[in-house]
Amino acid sequence: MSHSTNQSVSAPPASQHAADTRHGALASTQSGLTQTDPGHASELLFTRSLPTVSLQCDGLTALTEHIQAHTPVLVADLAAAWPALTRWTPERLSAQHGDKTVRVYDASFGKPGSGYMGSVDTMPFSRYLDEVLNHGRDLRMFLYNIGRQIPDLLDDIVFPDVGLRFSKRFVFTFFGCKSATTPLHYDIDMGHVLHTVIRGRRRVRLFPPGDSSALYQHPFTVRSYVNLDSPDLSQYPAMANASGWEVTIEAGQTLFMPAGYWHEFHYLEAGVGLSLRAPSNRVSDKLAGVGNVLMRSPIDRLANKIAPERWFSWKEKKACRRGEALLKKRTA
Ligand SMILES: O=C(O)CCC(=O)C(=O)O
Repeated sequence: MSHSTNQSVSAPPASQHAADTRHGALASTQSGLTQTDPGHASELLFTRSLPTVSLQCDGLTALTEHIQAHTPVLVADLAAAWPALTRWTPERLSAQHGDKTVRVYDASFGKPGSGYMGSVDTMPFSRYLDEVLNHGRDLRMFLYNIGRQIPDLLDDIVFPDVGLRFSKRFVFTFFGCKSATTPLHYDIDMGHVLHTVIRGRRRVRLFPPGDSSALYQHPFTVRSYVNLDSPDLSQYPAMANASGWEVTIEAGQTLFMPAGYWHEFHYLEAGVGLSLRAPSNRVSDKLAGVGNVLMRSPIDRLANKIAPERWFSWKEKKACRRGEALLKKRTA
């Protein structure tokens, strides 16, 4: 199998054509935005096709080329030999580690106010697994660091030799019920991520870092609040300039997300994913990561504490101004 599914490694002329067509279609909606079918507008945002590689069939170079070029790719079998794929059942995790106390989050995570970026509760891991994975309660566990919390679980994964320095201290897992969504963001540390789905299927939407203005990034954050399911092009017309990928990841598959790539994860089934992270080799990414962690995020949290609603609407206004500036530049 060479570069399987509907994808190809080099920038495909077909996708360029699709992008041109889409831009035409979206641009033409800008005079009659309210008549645009939001579902259709959503489809038009995702015109790029994501390459898939198989280590077994294509060799390691197929993946390392993408890592060096900072381009996303789906890897069919990077985790094929990971014991986690068979061992991490809710029953087994619960029996072996169920007494751990875990922090849980809900959809209020990004809302301004006292709960901003905070957990809503703590509970035993066994209760979480039962309520969420077995009974569909919408509570999330994300950025759960098994390197720190349950280091035994590291024995169930393999750090691949792909020319990246993976952190063993920051190995994050993500748990959620069917229909849970991790909203659109990029990772604050600006590291490269290899995200493997251990259980359940995910729909992932990805955008390149260059689409930040078109996605109306809130300043001082790594978040965008635009609705990708039904884009409101009358409020956010610059979204017509965003061009992303939409892909379904099956259990056992791994997505390479280069530093600064925007991503939204939607859980098509209840499940667990795991992210290995490594620093980018670009100085600009490292500096941006340090700036995010040490400067922008603390300012954002402080301002949210002082005046949550006013701060949020200031960020929203600023994001809209950047969107307008992008449109002016594109139409000049
Ligand atoms: O699986 C998720 O819910 C989100 C994953 C993610 O954001 C990441 O791996 O950086």
